[in-house]
Amino acid sequence: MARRKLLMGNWKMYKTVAQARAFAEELGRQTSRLSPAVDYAVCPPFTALHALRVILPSCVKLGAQNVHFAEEGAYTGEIAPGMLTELGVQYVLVGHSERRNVFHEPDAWMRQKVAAVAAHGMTPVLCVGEDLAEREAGRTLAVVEAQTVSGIADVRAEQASQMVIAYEPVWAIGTGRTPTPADAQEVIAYIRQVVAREKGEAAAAGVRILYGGSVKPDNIAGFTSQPDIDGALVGGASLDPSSFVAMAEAV
Ligand code: G2H
Repeated sequence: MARRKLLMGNWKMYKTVAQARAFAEELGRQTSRLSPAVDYAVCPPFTALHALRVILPSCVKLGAQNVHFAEEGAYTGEIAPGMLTELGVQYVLVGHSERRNVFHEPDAWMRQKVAAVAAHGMTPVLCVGEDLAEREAGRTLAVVEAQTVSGIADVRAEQASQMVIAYEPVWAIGTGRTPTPADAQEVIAYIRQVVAREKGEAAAAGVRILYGGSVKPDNIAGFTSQPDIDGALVGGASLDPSSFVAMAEAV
């Protein structure tokens, strides 16, 4: 079965509840421009999840930007998977480079987060990608391979087939610089090969792999028209409803 395209906005630490509501209301006025053949989601700050659950158009699903893998516990500042399902969250970002590099989350956590999200019936979105030094040293494929192998280690093949992986080169995030679509395709095809080797061909055929990093309305189609690129994870350009809709029409 063909993989459905997915456009996902990652709002990072932007938008108050009032601003999130305004986004949802404007998107609600433009839903006729959203194709039923494409999946859509936004990942707001935790504080806006409840408000968006109530007013976001039903064709746009909710995502969270992070999660802890424990069921509950003395983990100040953390959010458990069950707290997200209670709010209607469907997707959860795991291992975004800002979590890895700014907050120094260890690689070893990613597999536990991916497994916990999947066990709770949500879709993990495992983020992988090389930094500039690694790219210049010719280590891109080795880095994404290691992050992918580690990130999916604790999920079963059928869970892997349902998950999402986002290839986000660190040097492209928020910089306006991007790889060429052909370069992104090459890396993403390689990630799919790694999933096939680790979890089997059915998992590799099912897993959706997105490109992320400085995606905008005028460059998204170049990426999503590639055979292995199943959509985009978008930061800055997803904050404005008109820009989100423009990308929805181009994805
Ligand atoms: C990469 C991306 C969203 P931006 O972090 O995940 O952000 O599109 O702003 O580069």
